[in-house]
Amino acid sequence: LDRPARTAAADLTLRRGAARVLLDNWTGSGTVPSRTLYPHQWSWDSAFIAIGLRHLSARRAQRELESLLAAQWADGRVPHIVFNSAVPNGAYFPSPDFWRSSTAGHPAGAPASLETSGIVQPPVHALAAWLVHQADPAESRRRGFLSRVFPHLTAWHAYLLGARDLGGSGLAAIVHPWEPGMDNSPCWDGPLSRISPIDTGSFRRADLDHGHPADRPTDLDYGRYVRLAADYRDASYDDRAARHAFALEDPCFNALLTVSEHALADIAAELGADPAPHRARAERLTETLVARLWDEEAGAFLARDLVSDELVRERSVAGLAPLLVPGLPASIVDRLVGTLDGPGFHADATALVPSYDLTGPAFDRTRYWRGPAWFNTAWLIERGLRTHGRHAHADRIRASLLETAGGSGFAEYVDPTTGEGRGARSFSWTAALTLDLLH
Ligand code: 2M8
Repeated sequence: LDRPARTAAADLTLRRGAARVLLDNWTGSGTVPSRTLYPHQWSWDSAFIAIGLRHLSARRAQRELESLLAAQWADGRVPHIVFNSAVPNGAYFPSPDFWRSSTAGHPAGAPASLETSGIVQPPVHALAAWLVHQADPAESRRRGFLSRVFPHLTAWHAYLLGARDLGGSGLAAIVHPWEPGMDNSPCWDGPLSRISPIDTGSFRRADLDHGHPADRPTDLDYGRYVRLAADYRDASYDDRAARHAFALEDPCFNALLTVSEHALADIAAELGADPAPHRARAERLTETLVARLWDEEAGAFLARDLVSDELVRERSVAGLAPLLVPGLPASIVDRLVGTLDGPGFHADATALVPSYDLTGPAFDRTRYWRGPAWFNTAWLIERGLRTHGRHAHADRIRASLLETAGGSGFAEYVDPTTGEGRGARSFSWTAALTLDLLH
């Protein structure tokens, strides 16, 4: 990791490359994660993309978030995919005819004029909105950006802390492995083993048209993903009526909710509203996160399975992401930093953090969220380290992120044992977060 400092020329080339990816992946109102593998708008991708896009065009970054929030349902949920009607049905699975959002006539109140999925992704949006505002406050005020997005963001958090507080603890629950954004993490293996898969012959996986089977979830995983999504759809996406055979409290999802609640406090103050309720909620979330999900022995936060009411004893990058939370007890910060530096998460080939414990039984260096290192989680950990004053450590992650992003053609993820790119290339959040760290 002792590499020479970057030159201004290398930074310029990297900045141009990253900007090119974002320009190419822009559709006119939002950005696709990848032109090949993910040809629609994804929820947490858009938040990360806006965080980078703000350095190119604050206006475009605002539109990225606005177009996503325009697809919000009446119950407050922000869907994990907003479909582009110009893209053929077979280009991505599951497509709108599977989710049936606009026609279901269900109580959750999906928009009638566009097609979306019915599940959610981690709430990075209020944080993104606040960062986008800060990039150009004059332009943001001129367009009334924050006052327009604020009601959407508060309704979104109210949904998560209301209908989605399935454990009654004050944390939000995920009800599908696609919701935490880390689809096939070994953390879900146990809870998923209870779900009977739908026959894989009954659908066609479009992801395998572009992705290598060794880098993607298995057919068995997909059979279970489709079963869970179909059951939720058939319960009209009604969280009270649905049985939720899969329900967990995920540490990364809830850490992002906490940080976003702090961002809502900042946004409220900027708008002349009272920040105190948001600040108080963020503090309550921090305490609950620690009380429910911190595990001293693991040196990490763990997901809680709400069906068995037990912690899932698998360490993943999701359990390190709460480093982002500003009010975390100092002893926990020290322990998390120790875990990051230990054999489970310190890889020699790259300072990017592996998605799953390098020494864990399910570690797989190429298969998606079962080991590969991702750029969005590296960005979160980098930011978390700075939040707690660990700048030298954050500098190492930053340097590695910049080098690996450019060297891999803005790969979706990398093999943590070699630093080699895997998955899609010209991947939007990789480019966006590169731009953010260059500023
Ligand atoms: C991946 O998830 C989608 C389903 O939402 C897929 O595998 O088709 C995940 O990496 C997720 O975190 C990400 O938001 C999405 C689009 O980049 O792809």
